[in-house]
Amino acid sequence: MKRKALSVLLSAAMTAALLSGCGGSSGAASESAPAASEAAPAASEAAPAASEAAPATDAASEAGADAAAQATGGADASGKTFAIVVKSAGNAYNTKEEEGFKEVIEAAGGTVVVKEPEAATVDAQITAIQSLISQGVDSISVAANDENALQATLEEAMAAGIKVNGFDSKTNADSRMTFVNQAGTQEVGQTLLDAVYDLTGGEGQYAILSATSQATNQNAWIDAMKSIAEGDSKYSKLELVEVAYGDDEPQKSTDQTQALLSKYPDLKVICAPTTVGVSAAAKVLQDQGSSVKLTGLGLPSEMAEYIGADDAHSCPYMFLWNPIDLGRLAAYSAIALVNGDITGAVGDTFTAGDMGDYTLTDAGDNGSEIILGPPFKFDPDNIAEWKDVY
Ligand code: RAM
Repeated sequence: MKRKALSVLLSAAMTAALLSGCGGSSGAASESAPAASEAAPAASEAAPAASEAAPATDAASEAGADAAAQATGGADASGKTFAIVVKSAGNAYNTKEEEGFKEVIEAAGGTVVVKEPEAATVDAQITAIQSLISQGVDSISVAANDENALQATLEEAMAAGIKVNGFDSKTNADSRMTFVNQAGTQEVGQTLLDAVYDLTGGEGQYAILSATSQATNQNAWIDAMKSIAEGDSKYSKLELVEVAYGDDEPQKSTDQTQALLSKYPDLKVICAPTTVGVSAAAKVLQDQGSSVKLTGLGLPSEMAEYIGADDAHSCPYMFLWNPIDLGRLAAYSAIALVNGDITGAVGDTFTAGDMGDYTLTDAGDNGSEIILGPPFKFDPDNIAEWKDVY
């Protein structure tokens, strides 16, 4: 299918989703873990649809700017400064989040400050947030490198009147007002575990190659995989041999993949719930012609050459959501906090421009969250359509 035709179809899907109120309700629905494994690939048809407009905003034409302003549905950020603190520099996923965030804030008349710590450490984020407090920004949106260690700094920010909005990787509830979650945590865990089940043939050894050991999002997904596996005898013949940490650094992720291969000769599958880890592992496995198969969370742009059903490819399929949309939704949520449209309480609602209406739901940690939507499956049939999008 040609990109243009796909785009038309996706726009139609998006319109249908919006008309059916999918934007607001998908979050709550995607928390239902048991249904998630069945529904993940099909139910996510609409997920990337909302992002089709995003790459077009790269063309900085006046018409584009007008369209973007229109797409924000009147969200007003004028005169306000919105900071985004990602996990680390040098990760294309983070750049895509920033791209979506900037698109919305700038179209709504606001100013964006981007902070990219050199490595995915909490210390670097504390330094970045302290400088944002001194600068007197109106809002900080942060993808946390540690669940608890940012608390003192973020509480200081909130005490200074700065609206703190988590996204991608959450802090504890005391450190934030709300959290924009890319997908339901249980749903991601279920989806990944089912992929491991499928690729191992239902039994045998698998390993997880994660990001940093403190990353809240990866840890939550891994915990979900473990608890789902423990609670269902269907998975009793799967053996998780190790969770390795590549720290979202390509070289360390490469080294950790090689170590897993030499430590576990009977390994069948590696699952990497990080875009940096999965692309490093994909290259190692494919270059070595390994029989170990890979799945996880990856960017289509980085994974296209590794996705295929035959032995020449290391990754039969993988999952992700749209990181540009995650940035966009984080921007809308930040604007809603700054304008007082939401306070962060469960049940608050806001309109995220052309993404539709969203409701803050219970994140299960005494705080609220806003769920973007279900994860989307990328396989040999659709990877070519998505590799140029994100
Ligand atoms: C990496 C980061 C990010 C995560 C994705 C899936 O890029 O760790 O936080 O959401 O992978």
